[in-house]
Formats: sequence, C-alpha cells, structure tokens
Amino acid sequence: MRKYYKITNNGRSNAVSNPPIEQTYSLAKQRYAELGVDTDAILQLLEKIPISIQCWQGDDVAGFESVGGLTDGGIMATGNYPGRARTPEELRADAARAMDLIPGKHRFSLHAIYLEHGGRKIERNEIGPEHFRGWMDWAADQGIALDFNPTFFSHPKAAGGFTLAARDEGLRRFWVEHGIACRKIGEAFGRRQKTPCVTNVWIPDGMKDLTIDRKGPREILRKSLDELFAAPIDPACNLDAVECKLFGIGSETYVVGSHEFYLGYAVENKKLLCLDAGHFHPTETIADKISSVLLFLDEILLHVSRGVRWDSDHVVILNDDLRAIAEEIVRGGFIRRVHIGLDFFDASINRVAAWVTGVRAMLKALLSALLEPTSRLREFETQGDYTSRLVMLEELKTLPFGAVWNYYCEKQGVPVGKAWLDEVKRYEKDVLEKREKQL
Ligand code: RNT
Ligand code: ZN
Repeated sequence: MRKYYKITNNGRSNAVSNPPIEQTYSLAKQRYAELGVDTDAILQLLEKIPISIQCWQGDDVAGFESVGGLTDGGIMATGNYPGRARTPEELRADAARAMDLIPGKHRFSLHAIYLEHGGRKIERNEIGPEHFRGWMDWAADQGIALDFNPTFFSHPKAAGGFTLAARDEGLRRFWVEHGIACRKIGEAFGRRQKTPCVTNVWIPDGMKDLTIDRKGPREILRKSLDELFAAPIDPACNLDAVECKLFGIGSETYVVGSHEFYLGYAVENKKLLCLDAGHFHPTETIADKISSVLLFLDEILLHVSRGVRWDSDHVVILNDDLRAIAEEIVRGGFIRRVHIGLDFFDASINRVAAWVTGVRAMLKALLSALLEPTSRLREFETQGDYTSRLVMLEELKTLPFGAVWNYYCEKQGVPVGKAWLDEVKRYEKDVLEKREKQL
C-alpha cells in the first residue's frame, strides 16, 4: 500500500496495476464497512443525484441576444481569459466537453438570453419554446434535462434598476410577460424531457442608497409575481422557484426580493425557494437554512456558489461551506427535495475547467457526506456524548475518501484525479485558443 497510481506525461489518467484503483478501493471499502457504511450502495446513490450546471459560466453571462455582453443588473463577471463561447454551438460544445469529464448525468440550466433567434429581433416578452429547440435537441442528444431562468437584467428596460417591482406600469407589465413566456418554455422543456424543469425567478430590483419606501416596491413585486404565476402549470413539467438576495452591485442598501419577502411568498404560494450561497451576510451560510425552510416548503432550489468577501460568484471548491451544505442535504434526508444548482461565473480562468472543478467539488462534497456514519453520530448526540461526536467527526476526515472518489470516476469512465485538466488544456489549444484568433 505504498503507491497509488501515476499520471502519465500525456496526462491521461492511467490506473497502473500496482495497486490498481480497484485494489485501493477495496481497502477503503473495508475501512468504511467497519463503520457500517456500504460504499457500493453509496456510489449507486450518488449516481442518481443530478447537479444543474449553469450555462452562464461558459460565456460570462453574455447570452446570444445581441453582441454586447452582460450589462447592468447587479451582477458582474470579472476576468478576460480567452476562449469565451460566442455562439450556441460553441457553448454546447464546451459544456459537452466539461460534462465528459464529470462523473454521472447532470442537468443544464439556461437563461432566457441564450435563445436562438435566427437573426430576428425578438423581444423578451415574445420568446417561446421554438427559440430553444436547438437546446432541447442537444439536451435530448446528451441524455440530460434542462432547467430555465427568465432574464430580468442586461436589457434597456432593466436599466432603471427595477423590473417586476417597477412603478411604471408599462415596464412592469413587460417583465411580467417575460416571466409568463419563460414558464411556458420551462413547461415545454419538462414535457419533452419527462422530468420537471425548474424555472427560477431572480430580479435585480433594489436601491443603491437610503430608501424611503421599502414597502411599496414589495407590494408591486407581490402583485407582479401573482400575475406571472397565475396560469396553473403541471408540476410534472415545470416547477417555479424564487431567489432571494440581500444586496447587489447598485442595490447595496435595499433589495426588494429579500429573504423574508420570498420565504413568505414561497410558503404562501407553494413555490420553491432558491437559496444562493452568496446572497446573505458574508458570514451567514445557507446550510443551516435548509432544515428550517423545508419544514414549511416541499422543495427548494440551491444556487451553490462561493462568495469571497461579497457575492463574487467564485468557482465552487470543496471547502467547509460546501461540505456543510452537502451534509445538511444528506443528514436531513432531503436529497429528493433539494434541487442542486450551481451559480458561479469566473472569467479569469479556463471556463471549461471552472465548470469541471465546481461540479466535481459538489459531487465530492455529496460523496463525503454520504460516506458519513450518520446514525452513529446521531446516537452519540442523542445520548449526550458530545465528546465521541466530536472525536468521530475529526477521525472521519482522514478516512480514505479519495480512494472511493477515484474509483467512482474510474467506474463512470471519466479521468481520475487531475488528469482531466490535461484534457481541458488540449481542448484549449485545439479549440478555445483558435476562437480568439478568428476575431
Ligand atoms: C444573481 C443571482 C442569479 C444570477 C444568475 C445568472 O445574484 O444569483 O441567480 O447569478 O441568474
Ligand atoms: Zn443565484
């Protein structure tokens, strides 16, 4: 048991036979079995947990509506790493490349601005499933399902900082119609893919500075949401989610759609609440919110992100916050009630690598949580033996988790360890670098 496996020069993962990944795994399996944990059963479980991968990491939230990139709306992608996807074809190719390096089958989350308009100007309140046929065909081809998001930003009608909470009736109505159009698109996705599309409403509405009327815009938002969600849609096709936020760029003082606002709205109207890891006070984490909100809601959506000092949407990594989220989902028995979506967009590194890193980190966190002997820990806790609880949690950290993860990757036919990066580098050289040169 001295050596694991090596990475060859060409970078492909190369499980050498001394000892092979299987052998290392079987030793790990014994270690976990001693704690009553069945690693084989857990890998079967993990395989069934889809992560909704955000399309917007691939092109810095630019979309294909026009040539301009992300404009106003309280979010910002920073960095200028070459190779951003500029067309639906490029984005699909990049996403497929990323998914080839990620174990398991996942989902893909689109924003309304990723429509294919065939060169015609289509207003946001006029979009329909026909503008997403290319995406639906691609998803069917990949054997994956789609999720959806109306886009209430990067638009002249959002430039004033208000959309669904706008006092101007014309603006407000336009954005309500956009939301209605998007739910129909979600419904079409769901009908075709035979699993519901989660359509998530996030709006940037808020105020930069001292706000006198905090109530008025919230009343307007409530009315707009009621209109937007008025038409009943079969939950087998589409599930509506609403995303809360504490502050944004240009809305530092007041955000209309706050946590309390949307929690109330979701409970009252049976919507999914979307909890984004970057949308609370910087030291506040979403893990502890899950068990509370799921007492009052059937299902929730997560936007797993990594804020550094603010809602910066850094690439998700296997840190304590991520582990805590996964542990809560698993310990609470919430796997079926929590839709796990990712929300980060880093333009300063290779975007395919960003996707792969984030999704693999989320899966590692879930695997690590699933491998926990939770019932034993729970027993310690109920018996008041907090000493054993703490000691065991600490000991679990050095169990051969990596051996189980590597075996899972191998079994799923994706590169083991950092070998996937060599694949991405090759793709960068063959595909991404050429894009810049064509410009
Ligand atoms: C913004 C929200 C929202 C967006 C995406 C692009 O703060 O987190 O979810 O990041 O819709
Ligand atoms: Zn989000």
